[in-house]
Amino acid sequence: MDTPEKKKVIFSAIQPSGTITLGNYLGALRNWVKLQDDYHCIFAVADLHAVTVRQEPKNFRQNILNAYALLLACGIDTEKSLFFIQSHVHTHAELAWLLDCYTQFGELSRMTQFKDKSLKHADNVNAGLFTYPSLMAADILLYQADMVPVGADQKQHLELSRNIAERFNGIYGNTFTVPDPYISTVGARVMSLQDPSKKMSKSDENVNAWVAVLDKPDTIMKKFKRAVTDSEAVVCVGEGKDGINNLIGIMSAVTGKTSDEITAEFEGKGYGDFKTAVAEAVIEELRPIQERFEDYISNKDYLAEQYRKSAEIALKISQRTLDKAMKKIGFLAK
Ligand code: ATP
Ligand code: LTN
Repeated sequence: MDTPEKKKVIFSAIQPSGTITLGNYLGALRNWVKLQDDYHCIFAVADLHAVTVRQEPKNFRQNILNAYALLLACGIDTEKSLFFIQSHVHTHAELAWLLDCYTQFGELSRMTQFKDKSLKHADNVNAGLFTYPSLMAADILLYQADMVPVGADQKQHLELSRNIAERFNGIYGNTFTVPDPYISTVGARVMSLQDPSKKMSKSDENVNAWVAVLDKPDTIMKKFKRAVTDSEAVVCVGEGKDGINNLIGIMSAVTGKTSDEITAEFEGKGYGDFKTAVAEAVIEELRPIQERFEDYISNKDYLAEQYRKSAEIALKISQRTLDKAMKKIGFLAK
């Protein structure tokens, strides 16, 4: 008898370090939702990672819960996937410590995110910011994940996770699955509305640079109307037209139209009309998510039930891997 093919395991996480943006949605979350039918998906709100940058306690608590509710509203389904809050599963911090001892100072020093964030938060270059990648490796390796969907910015960290896993396996024999990056074919890279040479980032201090998934329709309209463009006033993809290229990319991601179709549709029209149309399309895409978010966030008991249920299962799975790794290292069993 044929055994049914075992579904591959996918792990990914998002930091609750601010308001989730249109970039996070189009570049990551929307794709996670689609993966749930074909893979055994495990998703987390990476709150332990977020404290590498100082968080204001009240905002932080709210951001964690908002991130959880928003991901459910985007379509993460706890009937199909595990979806928990990282700090609720204690094995993450425990394996991270062990992996710290198998990660070299030199390797961590080469991480571009560490270099960027050290410059940005020069008054708080803490040890957690430095060892951030070994916590990320722990997240992934605990579930023996086969694949990790990440954007370009996280590729270097994933490469390091692979190196840590291979090093550990090399010393102690096969312990961890070595994870591959999952490259999505449809993931859009959304750029800042104020400086389209930079990616749209939720930690950008200029609020006009990003659109939050939960921004009100008139705020979304205002932000798109203010978007930086060029002086050519022709809606088409081109060199030196980063702002318009970005808006066309967003329009295409949201409506499913190709850039040629969009160019044809806006022939002879100015940037003002185009910006309004992009904003309207984004508002329509986000409207049902915002409505579902309002339902979830007003039902704290339901949210708690969901994240507790997933955390309990995640603990069982991850404890097995942690025990295995500790036994191999030589820790005395309890
Ligand atoms: P921060 O500003 O706090 O570094 P961020 O907005 O860059 O955060 P992350 O939490 O680092 O977002 O990323 C979550 C996921 O969203 C990752 O998979 C990342 O690749 C993806 N992502 C982030 N920004 C964009 C973007 N502008 N376009 C497409 N995908 C993005
Ligand atoms: N560092 C990631 C978030 C993250 C993650 C992970 C992604 C934490 N742990 C494990 C993939 C796998 C970020 O900032 N996007």
